[in-house]
Amino acid sequence: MAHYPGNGLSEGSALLSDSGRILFNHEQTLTMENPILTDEQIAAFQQNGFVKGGRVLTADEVDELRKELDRVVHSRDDESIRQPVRISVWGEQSRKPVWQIVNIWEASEAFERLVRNEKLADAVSKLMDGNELRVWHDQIQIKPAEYGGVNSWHQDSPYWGTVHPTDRQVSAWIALDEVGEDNGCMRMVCGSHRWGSQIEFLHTLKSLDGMPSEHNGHPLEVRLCPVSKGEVHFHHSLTWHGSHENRSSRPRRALAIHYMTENHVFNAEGDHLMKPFIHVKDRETITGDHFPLVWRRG
Ligand SMILES: O=C(O)CCC(=O)C(=O)O
Repeated sequence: MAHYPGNGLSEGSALLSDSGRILFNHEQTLTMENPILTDEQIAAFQQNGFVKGGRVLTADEVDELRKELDRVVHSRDDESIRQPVRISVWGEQSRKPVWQIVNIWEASEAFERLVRNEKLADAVSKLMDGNELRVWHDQIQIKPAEYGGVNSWHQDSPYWGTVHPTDRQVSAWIALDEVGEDNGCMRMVCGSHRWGSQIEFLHTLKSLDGMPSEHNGHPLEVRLCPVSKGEVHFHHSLTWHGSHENRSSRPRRALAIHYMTENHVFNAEGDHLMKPFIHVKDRETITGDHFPLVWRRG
């Protein structure tokens, strides 16, 4: 059984200038009323296929979700309580594991509140065409401190075979730790959401640092995407992305929520972990209890 990393974090809440003045205070920042997405950020998303948004969670909410995450992991064999759809560990043989939990919202009321968060869903609705938003599924990825592994270059849509069309889903990725270059932040390729499925090419890349400077006439620009604790980062389902190892002494925990609209229908020929939970007919809009409706145009 894989070792599960505890919280183990000690985060200073403030930085002091030489004169002792507080330059930055987590608690103050976390309680400020920042919009999740401005018009400039929406334009940047359309241009690049990803953008960092604003704050979604307060420090207390992050703490609650971290405790819930610990609880769900430690009670994963308890059949008497609600469980996520899957808890698995990738790369354990290489001693560079990444823990993955799918649909933690089904096992935890605190996470269910987050996936149903109206402000967040309202922001996502600005990045998608549609009158309704549903959660396709959610996904926790934990990279343990010191030895958390890599998530290789990929696009999301090619792995979501049961959903059609394949070129217009959006994910909100919410950091439960300060996520930076040292502990395995994501990296994304600017504009790659406009180049269709390139998953076979991405599978040929042997390392995260192996991105060439050009592909099919497109110059390739890779950007690192650090995200602060409680903030959200958005990406399109065709954007090329991956994340490197956690070499720091801090864990790296995050939740991705993958959304769809009423225009997303079931493709019965395709395959996905969530397929057994889809009870509509081929080519019908994906609906049902496992795909909660989180936003409707007012
Ligand atoms: O958390 C990560 O490192 C990657 C997550 C991811 O691939 C996704 O949200 O689509």
